[in-house]
Amino acid sequence: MAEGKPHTGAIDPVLVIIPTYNERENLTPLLERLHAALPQVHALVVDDGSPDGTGEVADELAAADSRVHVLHRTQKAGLGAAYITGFRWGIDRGYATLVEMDADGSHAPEDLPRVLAALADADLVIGSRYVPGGAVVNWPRHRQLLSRVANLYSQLALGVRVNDITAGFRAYRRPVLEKLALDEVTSQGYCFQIDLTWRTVQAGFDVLEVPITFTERESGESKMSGSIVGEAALKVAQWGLRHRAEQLRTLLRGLRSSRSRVRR
Ligand SMILES: Nc1nc2c(ncn2[C@@H]2O[C@H](COP(=O)(O)OP(=O)(O)OP(=O)(O)O)[C@@H](O)[C@H]2O)c(=O)[nH]1
Ligand SMILES: [Mg+2]
Repeated sequence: MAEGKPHTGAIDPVLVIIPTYNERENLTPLLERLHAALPQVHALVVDDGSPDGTGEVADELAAADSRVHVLHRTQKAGLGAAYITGFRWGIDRGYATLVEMDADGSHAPEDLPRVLAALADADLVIGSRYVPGGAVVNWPRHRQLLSRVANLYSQLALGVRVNDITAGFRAYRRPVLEKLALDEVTSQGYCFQIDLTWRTVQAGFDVLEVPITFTERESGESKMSGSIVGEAALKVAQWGLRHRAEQLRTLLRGLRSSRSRVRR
Protein backbone atom coordinates (compact mmCIF):
# COMPACT_ATOMS: atom_id res chain seq x y z
CA MET A 1 0.00 0.00 0.00
CA ALA A 2 1.12 3.53 -0.58
CA GLU A 3 2.48 5.24 2.49
CA GLY A 4 -0.24 6.78 4.64
CA LYS A 5 -3.09 5.09 2.78
CA PRO A 6 -5.70 3.69 5.15
CA HIS A 7 -6.06 -0.07 5.23
CA THR A 8 -9.65 -0.32 4.21
CA GLY A 9 -11.78 -3.40 3.69
CA ALA A 10 -13.41 -5.79 6.09
CA ILE A 11 -11.33 -8.03 8.33
CA ASP A 12 -14.18 -10.57 8.67
CA PRO A 13 -14.70 -13.38 7.87
CA VAL A 14 -11.50 -14.81 9.35
CA LEU A 15 -9.98 -18.22 8.56
CA VAL A 16 -7.36 -19.62 10.94
CA ILE A 17 -5.19 -22.15 9.09
CA ILE A 18 -3.60 -24.82 11.29
CA PRO A 19 -1.11 -27.20 9.64
CA THR A 20 -0.78 -30.50 11.48
CA TYR A 21 1.60 -33.40 11.54
CA ASN A 22 1.21 -35.70 14.54
CA GLU A 23 -0.64 -33.24 16.77
CA ARG A 24 -3.39 -35.58 17.96
CA GLU A 25 -3.30 -34.50 21.60
CA ASN A 26 -2.95 -30.82 20.86
CA LEU A 27 -5.69 -30.20 18.32
CA THR A 28 -8.88 -30.49 20.39
CA PRO A 29 -7.75 -28.22 23.27
CA LEU A 30 -6.38 -25.71 20.76
CA LEU A 31 -9.66 -25.43 18.85
CA GLU A 32 -11.57 -25.13 22.13
CA ARG A 33 -9.34 -22.24 23.17
CA LEU A 34 -9.61 -20.64 19.73
CA HIS A 35 -13.40 -20.63 19.75
CA ALA A 36 -13.54 -19.50 23.36
CA ALA A 37 -11.41 -16.49 22.41
CA LEU A 38 -13.07 -15.81 19.04
CA PRO A 39 -16.37 -17.67 18.56
CA GLN A 40 -16.97 -16.36 15.04
CA VAL A 41 -13.73 -17.42 13.32
CA HIS A 42 -13.44 -20.51 11.14
CA ALA A 43 -10.53 -22.95 11.41
CA LEU A 44 -8.98 -25.00 8.61
CA VAL A 45 -6.84 -27.96 9.67
CA VAL A 46 -4.39 -29.00 6.95
CA ASP A 47 -3.19 -32.47 7.87
CA ASP A 48 -0.45 -34.31 5.99
CA GLY A 49 -1.63 -37.86 6.65
CA SER A 50 -0.39 -37.86 10.26
CA PRO A 51 0.33 -41.46 11.32
CA ASP A 52 -0.94 -40.69 14.84
CA GLY A 53 -4.50 -40.11 13.59
CA THR A 54 -4.62 -36.30 13.86
CA GLY A 55 -6.60 -36.27 10.60
CA GLU A 56 -9.36 -38.43 12.09
CA VAL A 57 -9.55 -36.23 15.19
CA ALA A 58 -9.90 -33.23 12.87
CA ASP A 59 -12.69 -34.97 10.93
CA GLU A 60 -14.59 -35.63 14.16
CA LEU A 61 -14.21 -32.01 15.23
CA ALA A 62 -15.39 -30.81 11.81
CA ALA A 63 -18.41 -33.12 11.87
CA ALA A 64 -19.47 -31.64 15.21
CA ASP A 65 -18.80 -27.97 14.43
CA SER A 66 -19.52 -26.14 11.17
CA ARG A 67 -16.76 -23.63 11.95
CA VAL A 68 -14.11 -26.34 11.60
CA HIS A 69 -12.87 -27.53 8.19
CA VAL A 70 -10.26 -30.12 7.24
CA LEU A 71 -8.01 -30.74 4.26
CA HIS A 72 -6.21 -34.05 4.00
CA ARG A 73 -2.98 -34.33 2.06
CA THR A 74 -1.48 -37.72 1.48
CA GLN A 75 2.07 -37.21 2.72
CA LYS A 76 4.25 -34.92 4.81
CA ALA A 77 5.16 -32.22 2.31
CA GLY A 78 6.22 -29.40 4.63
CA LEU A 79 4.71 -26.47 6.47
CA GLY A 80 4.97 -24.08 3.52
CA ALA A 81 3.09 -26.32 1.09
CA ALA A 82 0.39 -26.93 3.71
CA TYR A 83 -0.11 -23.19 4.22
CA ILE A 84 -0.26 -22.46 0.49
CA THR A 85 -2.95 -25.13 0.08
CA GLY A 86 -4.81 -23.53 2.98
CA PHE A 87 -4.45 -19.99 1.60
CA ARG A 88 -5.88 -21.07 -1.78
CA TRP A 89 -8.79 -22.82 -0.07
CA GLY A 90 -9.54 -19.70 1.98
CA ILE A 91 -9.15 -17.25 -0.92
CA ASP A 92 -11.53 -19.33 -3.07
CA ARG A 93 -14.13 -19.22 -0.32
CA GLY A 94 -13.99 -15.48 0.22
CA TYR A 95 -12.35 -15.18 3.65
CA ALA A 96 -11.11 -11.61 4.17
CA THR A 97 -8.33 -12.52 6.60
CA LEU A 98 -6.11 -15.60 6.60
CA VAL A 99 -4.32 -16.45 9.84
CA GLU A 100 -1.37 -18.81 10.35
CA MET A 101 -1.22 -20.64 13.67
CA ASP A 102 0.75 -23.69 14.90
CA ALA A 103 -1.18 -26.63 16.34
CA ASP A 104 1.25 -27.30 19.17
CA GLY A 105 -0.03 -24.62 21.55
CA SER A 106 3.00 -22.37 21.05
CA HIS A 107 0.69 -19.67 19.70
CA ALA A 108 -1.94 -18.65 22.21
CA PRO A 109 -5.38 -18.19 20.64
CA GLU A 110 -5.98 -15.65 23.43
CA ASP A 111 -3.46 -13.36 21.67
CA LEU A 112 -5.32 -13.53 18.37
CA PRO A 113 -7.91 -10.77 19.05
CA ARG A 114 -5.04 -8.25 19.40
CA VAL A 115 -3.34 -9.55 16.26
CA LEU A 116 -6.57 -9.18 14.29
CA ALA A 117 -7.32 -5.72 15.72
CA ALA A 118 -3.93 -4.50 14.46
CA LEU A 119 -5.00 -5.30 10.90
CA ALA A 120 -6.84 -1.97 10.98
CA ASP A 121 -3.38 -0.41 10.50
CA ALA A 122 -1.60 -2.99 8.36
CA ASP A 123 -1.78 -5.58 5.60
CA LEU A 124 0.21 -8.20 7.48
CA VAL A 125 0.31 -8.42 11.28
CA ILE A 126 3.03 -10.57 12.85
CA GLY A 127 2.62 -11.88 16.38
CA SER A 128 6.12 -11.06 17.55
CA ARG A 129 8.30 -12.47 20.33
CA TYR A 130 10.92 -9.80 19.85
CA VAL A 131 9.16 -6.47 20.34
CA PRO A 132 8.55 -4.87 23.76
CA GLY A 133 5.92 -6.93 25.56
CA GLY A 134 6.68 -10.08 23.58
CA ALA A 135 7.94 -13.18 25.40
CA VAL A 136 9.20 -16.73 25.01
CA VAL A 137 8.31 -19.29 27.67
CA ASN A 138 10.08 -22.60 28.30
CA TRP A 139 12.11 -22.64 25.11
CA PRO A 140 15.50 -24.29 25.56
CA ARG A 141 18.41 -21.88 25.35
CA HIS A 142 19.72 -23.37 22.08
CA ARG A 143 16.35 -22.84 20.36
CA GLN A 144 16.18 -19.24 21.57
CA LEU A 145 19.68 -18.64 20.29
CA LEU A 146 18.89 -20.20 16.90
CA SER A 147 15.78 -18.06 16.56
CA ARG A 148 17.64 -14.86 17.51
CA VAL A 149 20.49 -15.61 15.11
CA ALA A 150 18.05 -16.44 12.28
CA ASN A 151 16.29 -13.11 12.80
CA LEU A 152 19.48 -11.08 13.00
CA TYR A 153 20.90 -12.81 9.94
CA SER A 154 17.72 -12.19 7.93
CA GLN A 155 17.55 -8.54 8.98
CA LEU A 156 21.16 -7.95 7.95
CA ALA A 157 21.00 -9.93 4.71
CA LEU A 158 17.71 -8.48 3.50
CA GLY A 159 17.81 -5.07 5.13
CA VAL A 160 14.29 -5.61 6.47
CA ARG A 161 13.37 -4.14 9.83
CA VAL A 162 11.12 -6.91 11.11
CA ASN A 163 12.11 -8.15 14.56
CA ASP A 164 10.48 -11.58 14.32
CA ILE A 165 10.60 -12.45 10.64
CA THR A 166 10.50 -16.21 11.33
CA ALA A 167 7.32 -15.99 13.41
CA GLY A 168 4.53 -18.34 12.41
CA PHE A 169 1.64 -16.59 14.15
CA ARG A 170 0.38 -13.97 11.73
CA ALA A 171 -2.63 -12.53 9.92
CA TYR A 172 -2.75 -11.54 6.26
CA ARG A 173 -5.34 -9.41 4.56
CA ARG A 174 -6.51 -11.43 1.58
CA PRO A 175 -5.32 -8.95 -1.13
CA VAL A 176 -1.73 -9.52 0.04
CA LEU A 177 -1.91 -13.24 -0.65
CA GLU A 178 -3.77 -12.65 -3.91
CA LYS A 179 -0.96 -10.39 -5.09
CA LEU A 180 1.98 -12.58 -4.10
CA ALA A 181 3.06 -15.26 -6.57
CA LEU A 182 2.27 -18.18 -4.28
CA ASP A 183 3.04 -20.60 -7.14
CA GLU A 184 6.68 -19.58 -6.95
CA VAL A 185 7.04 -20.18 -3.20
CA THR A 186 8.93 -23.39 -2.52
CA SER A 187 10.28 -22.71 0.99
CA GLN A 188 9.26 -25.38 3.44
CA GLY A 189 10.26 -24.89 7.07
CA TYR A 190 10.46 -21.56 8.92
CA CYS A 191 12.13 -20.19 5.78
CA PHE A 192 8.56 -20.05 4.48
CA GLN A 193 7.82 -17.29 7.00
CA ILE A 194 10.87 -15.29 5.95
CA ASP A 195 10.01 -15.86 2.28
CA LEU A 196 6.45 -14.56 2.60
CA THR A 197 7.46 -11.60 4.76
CA TRP A 198 10.11 -10.65 2.21
CA ARG A 199 7.63 -10.90 -0.68
CA THR A 200 5.07 -8.87 1.29
CA VAL A 201 7.58 -6.08 2.01
CA GLN A 202 8.88 -6.10 -1.57
CA ALA A 203 5.33 -5.78 -2.90
CA GLY A 204 4.94 -2.58 -0.84
CA PHE A 205 2.49 -3.81 1.79
CA ASP A 206 2.59 -2.58 5.39
CA VAL A 207 3.79 -4.99 8.06
CA LEU A 208 3.09 -4.46 11.74
CA GLU A 209 4.37 -6.47 14.71
CA VAL A 210 2.37 -6.91 17.90
CA PRO A 211 3.76 -8.60 21.02
CA ILE A 212 2.75 -12.19 21.77
CA THR A 213 3.85 -14.82 24.25
CA PHE A 214 5.28 -17.92 22.58
CA THR A 215 5.23 -21.07 24.73
CA GLU A 216 7.15 -24.28 24.00
CA ARG A 217 4.93 -27.20 23.07
CA GLU A 218 3.91 -29.47 25.98
CA SER A 219 3.24 -32.60 23.96
CA GLY A 220 4.18 -34.03 20.61
CA GLU A 221 7.47 -33.64 18.82
CA SER A 222 9.09 -30.68 17.09
CA LYS A 223 9.62 -30.99 13.33
CA MET A 224 12.60 -28.64 13.38
CA SER A 225 15.68 -30.09 11.67
CA GLY A 226 19.12 -29.21 10.37
CA SER A 227 17.87 -29.18 6.79
CA ILE A 228 15.26 -26.55 7.73
CA VAL A 229 18.01 -24.32 9.12
CA GLY A 230 20.18 -24.94 6.04
CA GLU A 231 17.33 -24.07 3.68
CA ALA A 232 16.79 -20.73 5.43
CA ALA A 233 20.50 -19.83 5.59
CA LEU A 234 21.04 -20.48 1.89
CA LYS A 235 17.89 -18.89 0.54
CA VAL A 236 18.15 -15.74 2.66
CA ALA A 237 21.76 -15.26 1.48
CA GLN A 238 20.61 -15.61 -2.16
CA TRP A 239 17.71 -13.14 -1.75
CA GLY A 240 19.99 -10.71 0.08
CA LEU A 241 22.68 -10.83 -2.61
CA ARG A 242 20.12 -10.37 -5.37
CA HIS A 243 18.60 -7.42 -3.51
CA ARG A 244 21.99 -5.76 -2.93
CA ALA A 245 22.92 -6.26 -6.60
CA GLU A 246 19.67 -4.55 -7.64
CA GLN A 247 20.37 -1.68 -5.24
CA LEU A 248 23.84 -1.30 -6.73
CA ARG A 249 22.48 -1.31 -10.31
CA THR A 250 19.94 1.39 -9.39
CA LEU A 251 22.68 3.46 -7.75
CA LEU A 252 24.94 3.18 -10.82
CA ARG A 253 22.08 4.09 -13.17
CA GLY A 254 21.40 7.15 -11.02
CA LEU A 255 25.07 8.17 -11.08
CA ARG A 256 25.26 7.78 -14.87
CA SER A 257 22.16 9.88 -15.53
CA SER A 258 23.26 12.61 -13.13
CA ARG A 259 26.72 12.94 -14.72
CA SER A 260 27.35 16.38 -16.27
CA ARG A 261 27.89 16.58 -20.03
CA VAL A 262 31.39 17.36 -21.26
CA ARG A 263 32.27 19.21 -24.50
CA ARG A 264 35.74 18.74 -25.86
N1 LIG B 1 0.62 -30.27 7.40
C1 LIG B 1 1.87 -30.19 7.87
N2 LIG B 1 2.09 -29.59 9.06
C2 LIG B 1 3.36 -29.52 9.52
C3 LIG B 1 4.46 -30.03 8.80
N3 LIG B 1 5.60 -29.79 9.52
C4 LIG B 1 5.20 -29.15 10.65
N4 LIG B 1 3.84 -29.00 10.65
C5 LIG B 1 3.01 -28.32 11.65
O1 LIG B 1 3.46 -26.98 11.70
C6 LIG B 1 3.42 -26.47 13.02
C7 LIG B 1 4.81 -26.05 13.47
O2 LIG B 1 5.65 -27.18 13.56
P1 LIG B 1 6.60 -27.48 14.81
O3 LIG B 1 7.02 -28.90 14.81
O4 LIG B 1 5.94 -26.99 16.03
O5 LIG B 1 7.82 -26.66 14.37
P2 LIG B 1 8.37 -25.38 15.00
O6 LIG B 1 7.29 -24.66 15.72
O7 LIG B 1 9.12 -24.68 13.92
O8 LIG B 1 9.41 -26.01 15.98
P3 LIG B 1 9.32 -26.10 17.57
O9 LIG B 1 9.42 -24.72 18.02
O10 LIG B 1 10.48 -26.95 17.93
O11 LIG B 1 8.02 -26.72 17.93
C8 LIG B 1 2.82 -27.58 13.86
O12 LIG B 1 1.43 -27.38 13.94
C9 LIG B 1 3.14 -28.83 13.06
O13 LIG B 1 2.27 -29.91 13.30
C10 LIG B 1 4.21 -30.66 7.55
O14 LIG B 1 5.09 -31.14 6.84
N5 LIG B 1 2.90 -30.71 7.14
MG1 LIG C 1 6.33 -25.51 17.41
